[in-house]
Amino acid sequence: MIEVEKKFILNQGDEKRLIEGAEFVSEKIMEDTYFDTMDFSLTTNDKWLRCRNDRWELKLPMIRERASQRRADQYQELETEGEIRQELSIDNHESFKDDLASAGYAPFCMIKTTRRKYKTGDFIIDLDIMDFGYELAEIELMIQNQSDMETAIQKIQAFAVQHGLTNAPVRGKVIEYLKRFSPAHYQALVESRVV
Ligand code: V4E
Repeated sequence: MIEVEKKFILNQGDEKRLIEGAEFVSEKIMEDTYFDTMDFSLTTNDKWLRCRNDRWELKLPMIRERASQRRADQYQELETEGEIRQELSIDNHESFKDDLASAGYAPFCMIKTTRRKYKTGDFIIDLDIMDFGYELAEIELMIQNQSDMETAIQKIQAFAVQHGLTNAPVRGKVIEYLKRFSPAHYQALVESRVV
């Protein structure tokens, strides 16, 4: 199965309309620390290395769309230290964190998110409330084949419009964090056309 997901900004009243009649699934808290080199070698290539609640993950881009044409997010996710070591060419000497530091990777962003998950029909809705004053909804559909991607994006957009959401480009939580707190890093992403 392939996950197709799209983010939406939540304006006043949106949350109530979106979850009306939906089934509450779960609430969890995620503490994310993102890592990169001093010259932003990962993120300027749209690669995102994070430690979430003590588990490592590396997101790699699958579709390289120009930022202005971004319609949905699709990334390959490496979730084991072994796979991440191989992808980043990091040999096994000490702990993973120490080996990353030796290779020049340092934290650049820490975000605590409260995620409330709901389900309605085939749609999964995540409401993400971030500790730095930012809130997003993510609407997801699961598909069997890559060829179903376009239809899934259209279904998500129609669902969002039906629920009164604004269908506009959205800055993800990390991009918004960098825009607010690390302008030089944000500018590097603009120049490399990741944003
Ligand atoms: C993929 C990505 C980043 C990593 C964080 O991904 P995101 O989906 O925002 O976080 P989250 O917590 O919802 O992950 P999940 O729980 O679904 O695994 S940071 C930026 N991107 C890509 C990106 C981009 N290149 N440009 C813009 C405007 N937004 C996002």
